Amino acid sequence: PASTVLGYPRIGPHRELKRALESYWDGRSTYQDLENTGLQLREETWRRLDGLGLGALPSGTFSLYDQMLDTAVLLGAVPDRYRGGTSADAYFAMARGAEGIAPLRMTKWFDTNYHYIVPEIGPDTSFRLDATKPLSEVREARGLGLETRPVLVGPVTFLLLSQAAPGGPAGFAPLDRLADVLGAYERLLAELAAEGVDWVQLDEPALVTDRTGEELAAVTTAYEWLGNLTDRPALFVASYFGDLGDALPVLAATPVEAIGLDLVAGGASGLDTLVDKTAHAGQAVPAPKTTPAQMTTLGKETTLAQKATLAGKIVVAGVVSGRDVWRTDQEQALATLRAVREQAGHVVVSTSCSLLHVPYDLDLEPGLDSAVRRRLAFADQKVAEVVELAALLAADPVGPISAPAVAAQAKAAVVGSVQADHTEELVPGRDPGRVPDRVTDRVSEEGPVRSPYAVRAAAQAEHLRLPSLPVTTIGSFPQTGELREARAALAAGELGEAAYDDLVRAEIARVVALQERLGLDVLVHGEPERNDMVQYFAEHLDGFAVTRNGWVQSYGSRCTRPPILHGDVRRPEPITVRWARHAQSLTDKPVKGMLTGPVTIVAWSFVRDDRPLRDVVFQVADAIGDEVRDLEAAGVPVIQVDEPALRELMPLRREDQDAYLEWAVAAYRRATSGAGDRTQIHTHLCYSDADQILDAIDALDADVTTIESARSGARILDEAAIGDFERGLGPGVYDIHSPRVPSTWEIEVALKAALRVLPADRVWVNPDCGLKTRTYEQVEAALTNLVSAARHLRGDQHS
Ligand code: THG
Ligand code: ZN
Repeated sequence: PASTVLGYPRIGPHRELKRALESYWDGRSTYQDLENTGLQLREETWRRLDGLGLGALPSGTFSLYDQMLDTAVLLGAVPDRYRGGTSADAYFAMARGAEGIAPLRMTKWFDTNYHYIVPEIGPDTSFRLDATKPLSEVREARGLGLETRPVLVGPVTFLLLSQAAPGGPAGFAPLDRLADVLGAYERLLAELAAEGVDWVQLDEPALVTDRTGEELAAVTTAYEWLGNLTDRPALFVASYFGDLGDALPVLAATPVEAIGLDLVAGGASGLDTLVDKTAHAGQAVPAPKTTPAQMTTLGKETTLAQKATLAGKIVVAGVVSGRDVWRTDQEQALATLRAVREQAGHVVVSTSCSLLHVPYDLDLEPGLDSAVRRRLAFADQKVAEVVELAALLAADPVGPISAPAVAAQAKAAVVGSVQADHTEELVPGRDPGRVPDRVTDRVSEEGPVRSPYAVRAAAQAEHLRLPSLPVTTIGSFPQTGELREARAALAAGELGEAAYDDLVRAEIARVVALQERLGLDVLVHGEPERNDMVQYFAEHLDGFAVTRNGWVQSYGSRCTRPPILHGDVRRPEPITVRWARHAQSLTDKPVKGMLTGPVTIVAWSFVRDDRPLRDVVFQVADAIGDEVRDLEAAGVPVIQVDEPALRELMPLRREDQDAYLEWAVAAYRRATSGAGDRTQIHTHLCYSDADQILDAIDALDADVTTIESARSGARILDEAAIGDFERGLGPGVYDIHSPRVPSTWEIEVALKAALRVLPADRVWVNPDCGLKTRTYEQVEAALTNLVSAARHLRGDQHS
């Protein structure tokens, strides 16, 4: 088969799995009902892929929650504290927690907006293979007359992404258990072979990030071990989200039959790697088994060496992006495929990664503007592209042109469009209709320079007249069912704009009155007008399209509809100003305006690929900067610009990270530096592993920073680094992810810890994230305690 995909969405085209999961969790339906929904979705997927003409079908790409969690269960690596109930109970307890038991940690899947459950592996973890899931999915597909290739997380990636079980010996790493895990994979491969499975796919995306020599040695161990088994299906090791770099020659030297390369994220450099790295490896491997005929077509020494490592392999060439929603440039993809064909034993056309990260079907979006629509491909359209490219490649004769020349040609095609952008003429001044193509000096890159913090702090103290330990919130208040229904009615045309506005205004008045009654110091309007913050800003900016059904799984049953950033971004008119102004008109306390930062808006959208990412982010920064200026002009004295995804767009390779952080920080400053000295800029970060980017957070130069503490803040609080924080800091003393209400006493303990390293006039008192997911009852109780704690400590400070 000349075509395949690495994976496919699983939440259901109309989020059928989300509904089935949430109904099961709420006790409204049985586990059998959930299983039935799963089976139906899998069967629909196989029929769909087969109907689209795909050569080789994957199975095992379905999951009730997450594929890393599935792998832990497959290997029997279930920590004891989750055992006891049914296997379904244990599975969902690991994912979501249970009575008195916290769930396993959840974290980002590489640089995507998908989040996986982090398995826990200790020195005593017992690995007991339970191959039920992959085997039954193979049988289900056979029931439809279809053969499939089970897709599994590979052993090296599984261990590298796992965490050491708590309480283990110092220096233990999950990778220390490689031999035991390989034993389980050995049995798994034997069971699959006995079932008559021809191929398995082992996903090893961890190999596209920086790896130590020891880790690369683990790759050799793993695939020598599995490759040398006789009782096994053919092995296809898939890499994605970048190029394999040093791992390519290592993997190529093992006896696996097929290797998958991401030729989109790796871009042309994926091809470079193919040429260069396998050439190096050639010198290290035993005598190449190259026939004289092959030698004459290849000629040069380097290609001879490549032949030694890749000639016997099938290369699964990921030329159709599984990460974005753009149609594939067919000519460019074909050029890449021809170049790969020169290197490899055989080429299979594929997606760059699983299609998990894109919506199902463009046909579910009849409302999209036709000019935008023509440029788009969702999962099903991408499958069709893969099939078509495979047919074109098969019909395309192998040319006489040498491999390096083709590679160079393909590379030129890939980088050409980007280079053209860079050489475009510089447009001086601030023109929101144009991308700032080459902003060379830092001043214009970051916008005007704000006064030093000490000057700003004095102006703000004078203007805001806040007590020490001021109390505020992160912005959102609980979303009422009434407002969600009203928004749906507005979208359906059943509710007028004016009637909707009245509802929002009334809700703002209620939220402001509540904050005044509880005694908060900096008030917010509560964001009743927003569904998802990124969706909201995208709906109000030019250059974005939003979808109705373009859901993409974020974790478990949770999804987002990433907006599509397709053109030049402009803010046609003020977005949030009327709501903030309304809130400020209702109180004498300062009101904080709430905006989302440029990096986060871009991180959570599908972004045009015909411009450098940095320039796109700068354009969004200018749109947000316009909003900052208008909020200030409307008399809003405090403005929060959140950047929760600052960490998220970080390149996977260390060598690329500093450059990214530099322009990401510049974009933030560009968005906020138009504010005058007496306007106080706040920022908020979450999901960020903030401790890894403290320098960058500091460089944002916000007057006040609040950081989510539930997952990372506890560590931040302990670190000496916090003492280096030279501006305001709100350490997030209330974990909003739990329904638990913190006591006044424990809030005071947390604040006292901050007061040991920071002066009282720079410590803020706030929950660790927005209150959107909590109830009003919980929020009132928690904020009451927050205010009492602050007041009590203020008394202590003055006495
Ligand atoms: N917005 C966007 N992307 C995000 C987050 C976000 N990515 C990272 C992080 N937050 C992911 N976390 C979540 C948390 C909750 C939900 C989605 C992602 C969620 N979604 C609703 C659901 O699935 O029912 C749908 C929300 C909607 O109507 O848009 O609850 O906050 N963009
Ligand atoms: Zn947060």
